[in-house]
Amino acid sequence: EATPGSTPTPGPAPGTAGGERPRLGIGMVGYAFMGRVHSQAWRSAPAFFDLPVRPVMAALCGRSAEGTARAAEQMGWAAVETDWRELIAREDVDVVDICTPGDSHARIAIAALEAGKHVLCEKPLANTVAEAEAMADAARAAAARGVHAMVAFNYRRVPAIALAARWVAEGRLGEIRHVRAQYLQDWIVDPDFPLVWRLRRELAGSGALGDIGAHIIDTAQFITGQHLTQVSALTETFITRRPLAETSAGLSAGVGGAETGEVDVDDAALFIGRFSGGALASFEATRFATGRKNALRIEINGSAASVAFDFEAMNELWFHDHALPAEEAGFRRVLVTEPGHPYAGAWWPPGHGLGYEHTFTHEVKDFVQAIASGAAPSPSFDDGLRVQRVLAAVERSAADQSRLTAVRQT
Ligand code: SOE
Repeated sequence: EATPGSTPTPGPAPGTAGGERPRLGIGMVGYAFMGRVHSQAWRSAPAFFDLPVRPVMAALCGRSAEGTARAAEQMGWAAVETDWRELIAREDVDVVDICTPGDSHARIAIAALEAGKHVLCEKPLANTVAEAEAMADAARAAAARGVHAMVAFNYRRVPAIALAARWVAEGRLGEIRHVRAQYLQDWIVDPDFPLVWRLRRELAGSGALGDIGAHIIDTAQFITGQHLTQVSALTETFITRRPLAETSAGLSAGVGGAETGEVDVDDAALFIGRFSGGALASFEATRFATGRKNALRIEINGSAASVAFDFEAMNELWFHDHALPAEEAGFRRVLVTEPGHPYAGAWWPPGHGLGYEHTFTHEVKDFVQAIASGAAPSPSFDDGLRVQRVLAAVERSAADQSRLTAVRQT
């Protein structure tokens, strides 16, 4: 059995004649939307990437024994636990993958790291800066013992986004002047949509801000290689009471009861900001953009070129080269499916395209490679903490509306 942090020892490969690659036991907590997509990633990563170790889906953990057993059977997990402490203690688990709501991230991640297990944790890293700090401290201490932690900002692993980051790092955009980022969804426009966990501060920490705003903050910081130093924000809760949810999974909800509860998180968050390299930025995260389903959009304007991306057309990156004569210049579409593009070569022939789930496969693959090589995985818990600090600053700014200037019409 592999000792976490050390090089795992080879184990038998069920169903294969091999067993030549060391085994890496995965234990996952949570099996709703994120659990399902992570399961798919653990299954597909070794099939499409030549990994130095062999991830084994050892055990799935959830509170309901029946529900967890059904999910484990459906998604390919070998065993079931109903207490995450038991999952962490299992000898056949080397990696703990946390797919639960934010209120339990800190507890599970810190315990797992202290037990010498590598941790992959869903975003946002935590519900508060204090929790995120404790997690980042635990991750730094664990790293000194060869135990790794990564926060699951999956959109970094969209080939087009990774390509944009590569071009910025190569200097092709010149000096970055503007970052324009939006994350637009519309799944809670209906006032009868129930109060699912993503709409409850106690469980989710915040609303659209932490759930999807965190993604565009991380994506913008990742592509530019810079961080936000200042923000000024507006948030709004358009629908302040909703039917209490009886069940919820993913973005679909079960039946809402007649009883209602207060929505104590933001429905939408808008903010402007300044980046460490001097760029001015605007961010918009909303669940009320009717017609927009999962539009993570980002445009970056540099002195030499610009890039633009929309997740709803995730295989495309738009590029404007400002050095071209004005008569020829303009945004052109790059189809990011060539073997030379990040991640794309592992999949289908050019033009055959990838989807949402591939970003998680790439994430898992990068994490496994980091664990096997001993390199620090990215984004680290420190990166997650940096995003958490931006979220907190946005909330502080939105709570202090004294600096909002009234428009004088007369
Ligand atoms: C729900 O808003 C959600 O599933 C987010 O939680 C995910 O992080 C994002 O990828 C899609 O939308």
